[in-house]
Amino acid sequence: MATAPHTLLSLPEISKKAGAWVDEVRALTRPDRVYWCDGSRGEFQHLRDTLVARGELKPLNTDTFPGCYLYRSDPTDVARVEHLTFVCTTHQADAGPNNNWIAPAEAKARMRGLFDGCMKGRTLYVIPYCMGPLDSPYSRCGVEITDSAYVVLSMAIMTRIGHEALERIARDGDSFVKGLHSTGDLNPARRFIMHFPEDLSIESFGSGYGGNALLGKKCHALRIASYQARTEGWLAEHMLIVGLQNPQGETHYVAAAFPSACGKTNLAMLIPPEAMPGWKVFTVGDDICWMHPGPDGRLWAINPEAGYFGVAPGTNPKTNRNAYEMIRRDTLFTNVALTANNEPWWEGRKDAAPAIDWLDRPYDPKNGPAAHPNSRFTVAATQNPSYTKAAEDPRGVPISAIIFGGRRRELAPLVYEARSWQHGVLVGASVASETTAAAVGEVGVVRRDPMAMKPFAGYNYGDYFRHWLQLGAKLGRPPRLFHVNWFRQGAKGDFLWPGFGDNLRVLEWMLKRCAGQAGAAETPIGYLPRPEDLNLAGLALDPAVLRELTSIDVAAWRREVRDLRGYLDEFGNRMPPELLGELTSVEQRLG
Ligand code: OXD
Ligand code: MN
Repeated sequence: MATAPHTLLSLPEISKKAGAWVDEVRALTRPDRVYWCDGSRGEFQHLRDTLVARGELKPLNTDTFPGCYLYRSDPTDVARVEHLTFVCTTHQADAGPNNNWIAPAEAKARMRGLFDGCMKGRTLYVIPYCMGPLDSPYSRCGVEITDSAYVVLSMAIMTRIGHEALERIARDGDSFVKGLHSTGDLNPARRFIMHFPEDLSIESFGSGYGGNALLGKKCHALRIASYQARTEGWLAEHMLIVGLQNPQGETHYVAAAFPSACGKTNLAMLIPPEAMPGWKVFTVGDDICWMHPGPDGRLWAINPEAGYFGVAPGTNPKTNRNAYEMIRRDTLFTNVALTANNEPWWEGRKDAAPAIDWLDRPYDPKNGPAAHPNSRFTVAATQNPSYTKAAEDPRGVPISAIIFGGRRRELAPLVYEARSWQHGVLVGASVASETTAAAVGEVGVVRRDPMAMKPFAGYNYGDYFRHWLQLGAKLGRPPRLFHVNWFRQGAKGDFLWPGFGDNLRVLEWMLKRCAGQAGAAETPIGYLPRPEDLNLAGLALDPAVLRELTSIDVAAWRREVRDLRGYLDEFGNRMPPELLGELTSVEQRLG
């Protein structure tokens, strides 16, 4: 057998461009040593054991949670920091009112000051990574430099790292995203997450938290990729991808955009209710979706990630049995609590009790939740019982429907379908949701979050909507677009819809709509199922509740569209007139 040309080369030699950049960063940050990650199992184990020896990782109960570890972050560093996250384009208008902005030269100067000498006494890790299957034309690569071994371990789970990724980087002509990260001194006053989409680079300082520090994820696969996708004619979205096999054996894939901590992971791993025998659900992805127009006029999607960084609280056999099972081994937990027998514990895990809270104190309910509300699990996708090999298909999977949704106590009905792609873009643009603990700030406040991309669109939302419109217009067989709200509440604050596995009933209606096999009522905001259009077998839902879930309050919707117009007007002349025209049509239909 011939020797592969690269097996004889050292890692820095495989990509001279990566080697040169590492030299430059080494000169600036002055680490004690440089370590190139090869992505091997041995490397992972060695790093993990080193962190255990340093007391930074705690092994959990080896009988009940084998291969599981607890990491406690700095208590001031537990979530994404949107107010410290910037998109640094040459012109402020290109970042748009939806992003914080600083001129690139000023941002780079500020970051240079922070990175100067920041790795003294530390190891500089170089992580070549590939977002997406190694052999997919849709995948894109990056190199993250970090001084955090926890980041290396997490990136090894969440992406495809090491030797093979670097070989692909060299094959692709070295067009990789450069991500520089240091935990710095974790001082929130010296914390910034800067994006430079025009030169495909990211600089993140002062945080070790996943969304701020695992640069392949939000920074690359959403902010930088969305910018790149617009230039290249594809979409990088904050969406899960799930395959649904009906009792006739046909599988359709849908993608769904919900804001952070609004149930993407649960929907991606849904377990069909007993009343729906013969249905099977396959997870392709739970957070990020890259979609390309295919030669057949459909949209084809890949999941750029290889693992899940999921919210632990609320996970139990009823809400997400697949997730509950998959995190019982080989999982990295962050900021969860512990039981007396050293198992991880979080609110909503009903089968045990907390003994030690996430801050390592004996548990006392007076101190608040035992696990941090944004405590997480990091786990390989292949551990998910509903994992499908389709997630590795270099061609991706064809998307039949795209779903938008948010967490809204009132107003938005259980589900509605857009009248057309153009109307659907307005439906996506109208997403609003109550804020969650995934980002620092007040929780439970309704905010506008178009396509669930408010924290992640790497450019002006006006241009983003235009891109959606133009891309859809070119598709011969575009997916149908829907909006859902699993979170409607009654007067007493009780959820009106059971959610979780029963959401499959709503998905079934959508797939039937795609096949022209389900009815609906036409309303001013789109098509809503009539109660008889939904499969409600085995579900004892009060008819009045069902009516509330499948109807609209016209007066409240009039107020909503007025508010939406005010929001969209913020984007001025970047806003595509066609979309404002769609809004006018909704207004006219509402009368
Ligand atoms: C996430 C988020 O971690 O959206 O996925 O915050
Ligand atoms: Mn997310």
